[in-house]
Amino acid sequence: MTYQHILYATDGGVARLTLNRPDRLNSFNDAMHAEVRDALSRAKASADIRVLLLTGAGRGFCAGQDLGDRAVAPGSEPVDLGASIERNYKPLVLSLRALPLPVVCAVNGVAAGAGANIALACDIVIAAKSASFIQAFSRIGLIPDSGGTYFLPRLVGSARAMGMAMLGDKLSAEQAAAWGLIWKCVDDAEFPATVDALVQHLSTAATRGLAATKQAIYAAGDNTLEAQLDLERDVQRVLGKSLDYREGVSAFAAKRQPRFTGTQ
Ligand code: T3D
Repeated sequence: MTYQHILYATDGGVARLTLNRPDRLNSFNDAMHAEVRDALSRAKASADIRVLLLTGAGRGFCAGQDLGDRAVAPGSEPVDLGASIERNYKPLVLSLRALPLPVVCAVNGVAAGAGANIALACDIVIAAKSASFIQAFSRIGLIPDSGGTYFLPRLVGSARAMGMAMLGDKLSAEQAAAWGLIWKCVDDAEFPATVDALVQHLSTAATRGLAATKQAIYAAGDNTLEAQLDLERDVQRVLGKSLDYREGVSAFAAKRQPRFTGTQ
């Protein structure tokens, strides 16, 4: 598939997926969804890729659904938004969560509507200081989708989730980091280098261990403590037989940096 609305590039173990409709603040249309799906499948299928970076071109990260594709003139047939979510947004969020690699979202500018919640579906969210998060849905009579009603209360508690969802105010990247909505906010001037260093680090880490870490942490949201302890036991049993575990312990004993392969 050739891409018109995204950029997809691989370099070493890093796959970089850039939403690329800057004049529409990288809002999603059906074609962009299809391209993102294709790129995520490619990243998943490539044994060489050990981290995925999701970011946006231009001054925004993503403004959610392209509202230009939504006919609302009196008398026009309403679009089935449920069908759109089933076809596009739900698979996207589930793919990001299930990808057996760390997924970093570099929020380079405003993240609004589904754009904000797609960012929150990623494993590590780092934002430039000038970026912001807007649960824009209430401004157009919708609820937070793309996992918003799931992620927000879990990340910031229901009081802040409710305020963000009902008011649709702009939350600065700094405030988002202070609230624990995202991992980190970085000065704009340092943002590209910080993101690069982060993905380079992750591209040489013990990938299978990181994939298991994300699945375990996500499972914790629904598990009892006992079920989670069982899950940790079972996962650790598998990872304890991996070459990366051997390498990590050997490197520790030899007081050198580990050389993880990420494969087994
Ligand atoms: O529909 C379904 O399938 C269901 C799923 C829905 C998921 C959703 O995401 S619903 C929520 C959709 N998104 C929004 O409601 C956000 C709309 N955008 C904004 O509120 C503002 O653009 C921002 C707060 C994000 C940024 O404001 P600002 O002042 O920095 O930029 P701007 O001037 O509003 O936008 C710049 C351009 O991008 C502008 O075009 P123009 O005038 O220069 O030709 C604007 O129209 C365009 N743009 C921004 N967001 C969208 C968009 N065009 C289409 N769709 C957008 N979502």
